Amino acid sequence: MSITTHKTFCRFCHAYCAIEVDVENDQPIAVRGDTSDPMYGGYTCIKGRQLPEQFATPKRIRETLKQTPDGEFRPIATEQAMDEISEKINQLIKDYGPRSVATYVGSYGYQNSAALHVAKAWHQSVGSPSYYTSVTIDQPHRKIAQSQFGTWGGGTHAFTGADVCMMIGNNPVVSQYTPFGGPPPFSPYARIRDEMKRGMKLIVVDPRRTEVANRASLHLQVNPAEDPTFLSAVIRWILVENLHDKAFCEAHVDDLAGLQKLVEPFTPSYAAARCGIEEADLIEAARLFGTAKTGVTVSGTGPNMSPRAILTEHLICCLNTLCGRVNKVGARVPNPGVLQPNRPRTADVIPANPAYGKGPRSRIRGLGEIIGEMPTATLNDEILTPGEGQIKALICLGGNPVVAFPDQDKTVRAMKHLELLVCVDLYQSATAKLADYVVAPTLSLERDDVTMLTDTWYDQPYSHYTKAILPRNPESREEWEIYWELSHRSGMPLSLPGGELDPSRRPSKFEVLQLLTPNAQIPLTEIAAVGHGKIFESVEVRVAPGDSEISGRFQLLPADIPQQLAEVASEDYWQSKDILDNGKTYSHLLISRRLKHVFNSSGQQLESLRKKGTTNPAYMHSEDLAALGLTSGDLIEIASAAGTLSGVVEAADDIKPGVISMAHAWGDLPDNGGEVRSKGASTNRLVDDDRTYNKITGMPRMSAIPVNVRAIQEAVA
Ligand SMILES: Nc1nc2c(c(=O)[nH]1)N[C@H]1C(S)=C(S)[C@@H](COP(=O)(O)OP(=O)(O)OC[C@H]3O[C@@H](n4cnc5c(=O)[nH]c(N)nc54)[C@H](O)[C@@H]3O)O[C@H]1N2
Ligand SMILES: Nc1nc2c(c(=O)[nH]1)N[C@H]1C(S)=C(S)[C@@H](COP(=O)(O)OP(=O)(O)OC[C@H]3O[C@@H](n4cnc5c(=O)[nH]c(N)nc54)[C@H](O)[C@@H]3O)O[C@H]1N2
Ligand code: SF4
Ligand SMILES: [Mo]
Repeated sequence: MSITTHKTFCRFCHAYCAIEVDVENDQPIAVRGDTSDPMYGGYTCIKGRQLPEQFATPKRIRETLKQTPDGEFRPIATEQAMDEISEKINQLIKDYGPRSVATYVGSYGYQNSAALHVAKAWHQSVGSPSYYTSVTIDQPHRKIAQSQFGTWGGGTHAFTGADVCMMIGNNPVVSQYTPFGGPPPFSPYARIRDEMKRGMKLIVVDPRRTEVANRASLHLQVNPAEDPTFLSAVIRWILVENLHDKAFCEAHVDDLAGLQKLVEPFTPSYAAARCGIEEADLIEAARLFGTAKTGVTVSGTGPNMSPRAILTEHLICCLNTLCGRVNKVGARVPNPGVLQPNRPRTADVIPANPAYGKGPRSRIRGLGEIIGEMPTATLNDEILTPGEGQIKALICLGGNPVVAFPDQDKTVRAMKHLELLVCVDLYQSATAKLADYVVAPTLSLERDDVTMLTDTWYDQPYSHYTKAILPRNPESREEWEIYWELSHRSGMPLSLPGGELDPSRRPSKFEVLQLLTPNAQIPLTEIAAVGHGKIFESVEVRVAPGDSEISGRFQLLPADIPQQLAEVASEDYWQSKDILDNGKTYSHLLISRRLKHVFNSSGQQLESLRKKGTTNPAYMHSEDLAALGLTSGDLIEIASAAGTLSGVVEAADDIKPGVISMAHAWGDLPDNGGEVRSKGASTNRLVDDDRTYNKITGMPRMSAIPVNVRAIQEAVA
């Protein structure tokens, strides 16, 4: 058979790089960046280039599996499996109410452009609030902070074209991810290089000299979890030197004097000592940021996994706002979104409207819905806690709770406790091993998709609709189709923004996506007709004058922010001395990170990527290793107040002494432990979600975890 070449986009991660794929005998045999694409320009990474192996590997699940009572997984016809799953779910809803059936959308649920919305529509149709996603164990604090702060109708400054960008605990060169305001997550290195050539100053605040810090104008190697201290000091200094936008603040900001008073204790000398940085560097960062005309401060998973994440995100809102970093009247909004409806952008404040404290309540720790979802940090306890509303069934769409959820042992107990666990997974993952059914997913190149998730992440109005370029295995199902199958069997239609999904006839993906984007600025038919990615120049939106009648004001001191700031100012802090946690002392803080060659737990299965490493090393400074008598490759036990894990230590002098940098989502079921060199270990063994957790999102301390380290001869869990 001949080789054909197709344009499409990669869905190994959320960067959605435009690629060309050579196909022979219905198998992808080579992947290249599409150099003609106007947004990506041919960029790919090592993961995306391994799609041929991902499609060919014998490890891949190609038919639906059912676990038998003896613990074996046997193939089952998918229609039969869906009949059984549907019957069980209907029975549970009848016996225990709709709340007993839950969904968790993990990272590969997000990679299917229809999954999130159709899953949510099913939950709405049956009346089950038990809808969870990985977002609430990721960076939910940003949206929470923005929601109680207020937002600017005209949007904030973008990375492209800014004079300064300050990145706090994110590393887009590896993660290809930043929230709006950071470099668009595609070809991040080239983006940063081009902007810096133009004159942008880049400030990086990270306990590790990361790949992005290596390119920065200024790197502040802060102690973990001190972001509120650092940001308070920067704000204080900007106010001291009068670098803020006074006219903008007067017109739109409340409580400036109150904030100024609360940040007063954070003098440069105090904050620099506390953060473990030079006073002069802190002042330079404040000046670089404050004196620029345009700029953005953004954050990532580092501070969001650390304590006081909402305070950190709030202070970032304050810093950007005090410096007036918003689009003013007449400015062009770089990308209002191609698939989004056109809505007016005005130069005024959309008043604060907290994205918590309303909607359904969790039964756990007094928490409730946040940003329209139930908090994933409570899901295990919702499964394990008896009583009305207990979760009995979980559909897990492309997620791997056993290695990704806080508190691994509790997660395993919870997954085992379920009456029904359905995983839609490409592999027999740590979680899928505990499932009743593992449904074979229709993989990326076998399905249509559109760049829905990234629609507003681009810095220009870009969109890409791809058709499936490989035939689909009839036994496989797309993530959204699980819910259509349920609706088909119960006869209950699913309601999408553009209308209902008919339960009697299997819709095409295109039809579903059309119902999800009824008022797109460019109709889906037009985007699909292009056949590759395109910048839609006609999508042009400018900021209109605001309406002072309805305009709100930014809230510099909402909710418990004053109390938290006062607490930070008065508390004892870590100074590379012993760290106290729950009455015991610890020597190091373990922080999270990403590795270039895997995407959370995905990629660890592929031989080509395993050449880059088969474990998640515990990276430590060589001085720390020497002090402990360790060398690279040694086995260590890492112990926190919550649990222990075995790790393989590796010297890395880009880490601040006293800090251990280790990726999450490695390892297997704990009773399959002892294989840390070939499988890694889950850092969530060190996390306990009952003791210290965010009062709104429930997220426990998942970075900056106090730990002790000792050499061991043989690995355990
Ligand atoms: N301690 C600590 N914990 C963390 C974090 C941290 O930094 N530190 N980070 C948190 C964050 S940000 C996140 S997003 C979560 C991630 O949490 P999850 O999304 O739950 O974890 P992943 O490992 O990404 O799970 C992806 C699953 O999808 C499967 N898969 C791969 N390809 C496909 C496909 O094409 N289709 C389908 N259906 N499945 C596929 C994989 O085999 C894997 O089992 O973890 C969180 N947990
Ligand atoms: N290659 C690859 N790409 C990925 C992933 C992957 O596993 N591999 N995962 C994807 C996922 S799920 C997500 S959410 C995104 C995340 O994308 P990013 O947020 O960019 O994630 P990281 O690369 O882990 O960067 C977090 C940084 O925070 C620093 N840090 C840790 N604790 C603290 C702290 O207390 N304060 C400060 N200031 N810094 C701290 C760490 O040293 C690290 O450099 O990446 C995505 N992209
Ligand atoms: S960054 Fe890599 S994995 Fe992510 S979409 Fe691009 S090529 Fe695929
Ligand atoms: Mo994430």
